[in-house]
Amino acid sequence: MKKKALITRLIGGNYTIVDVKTKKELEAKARGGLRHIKVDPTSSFHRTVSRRTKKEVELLQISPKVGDYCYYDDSEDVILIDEILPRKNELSRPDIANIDQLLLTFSAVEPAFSFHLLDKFLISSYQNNLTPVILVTKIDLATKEELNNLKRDLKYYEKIGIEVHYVNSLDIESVNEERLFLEEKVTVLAGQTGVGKSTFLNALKPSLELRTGEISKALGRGRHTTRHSELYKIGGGYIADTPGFSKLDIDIHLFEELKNYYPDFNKLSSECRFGNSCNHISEPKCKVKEEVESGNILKSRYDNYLSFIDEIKNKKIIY
Ligand SMILES: Nc1nc2c(ncn2[C@@H]2O[C@H](COP(=O)(O)OP(=O)(O)OP(=O)(O)O)[C@@H](O)[C@H]2O)c(=O)[nH]1
Ligand SMILES: [Mg+2]
Ligand SMILES: [Zn+2]
Repeated sequence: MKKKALITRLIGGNYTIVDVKTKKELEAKARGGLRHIKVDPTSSFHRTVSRRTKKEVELLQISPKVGDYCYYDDSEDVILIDEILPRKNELSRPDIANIDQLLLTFSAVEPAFSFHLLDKFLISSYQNNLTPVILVTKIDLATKEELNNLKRDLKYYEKIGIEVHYVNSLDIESVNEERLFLEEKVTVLAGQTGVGKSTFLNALKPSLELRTGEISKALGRGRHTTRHSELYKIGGGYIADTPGFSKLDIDIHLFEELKNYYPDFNKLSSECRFGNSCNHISEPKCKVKEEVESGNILKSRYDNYLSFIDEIKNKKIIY
């Protein structure tokens, strides 16, 4: 009988898997044949290679990654991962599959909250078919006014259906009050270095003892200690830390595509004069621009949209 497991850790070719029925943790290796798996064009694996030829698709190399559900064989000494189940989504940095939510982590201050980075993260979330959730840390370090202003602007994101959570990770109780949204889900933390991702995880699960706070001013960047991908069990769910990064490229080559990753703009386009072909830039009778002017769309979100349009256009000139 086939046994099913979730891959929770990968270090140098060694996998840790958790049997979905017995919940037992096991060490496993990937069976060699997995490297040249025959891909069914209807499977989710097909998506990433859609531009390749048919032959290449059939010989696609697939390695199991953290977050994959797999079938394994434990009839011999070494447990072998036999088959990977189709992925609903995946990221390559960090290398994790089947993510339920991407936890976009920002500190209220130190470093200052960046709406520019938030809007960029949201594009990336929607492009990768991930559900974004916003986590604001270090609320204890912000003044009342700073926090109120932040909450006022983030209300816009709540209005368009994105959950927002506020924590002081140095106060475990404040974190525990906010942990419910992690239940029964696979969550991946993302955010700039120093915003407090590892500290938040340590507050959720002190036994993790993840390294934190080692931001070297001399080097100008944090020491990235998270080198492997791992899912940590948090209640009924799993969560993965990632090393911080400050640069995120928009993987879009035609500026006309950008609007597709703005669900809040998209749903208004039927009211734009040019309908779905409106890019909400300088077209006449654009509902999005009207909503920005009347304050129903957050001004910074629209300004960031225009700056991303420029970013995409400028890249094109370089090619
Ligand atoms: N006052 C306060 N300090 C915090 C909070 N969260 C994190 N910190 C501090 O912020 C610093 C950076 O936290 P880390 O958890 O290492 O940040 P990180 O996001 O994991 O950074 P990288 O691993 O480099 O990506 C540490 O000194 C933490 O103690 C918070 O909610 N309140
Ligand atoms: Mg960290
Ligand atoms: Zn428009």
